[in-house]
Amino acid sequence: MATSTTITVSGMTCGHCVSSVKEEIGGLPGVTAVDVDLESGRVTVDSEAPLTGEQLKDAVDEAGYEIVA
Ligand code: 9UX
Repeated sequence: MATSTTITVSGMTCGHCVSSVKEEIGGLPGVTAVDVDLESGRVTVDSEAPLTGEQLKDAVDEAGYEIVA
């Protein structure tokens, strides 16, 4: 089922940070869109099926940032 999930990521300070997060999360299975608001750190992920918290955490870790909410 198509799902939209919003998380908050700390530590992103520039457009390259945003690109890294988008790339890692975008590589998760079934992800169709990743929208990042740099100012707030809010990241909205649209996917064909629900993602687990662990998948998101690992992807954000991989990019070098942290999920705070
Ligand atoms: Mo955005 Mo630069 O990190 O280290 S501030 S890539």
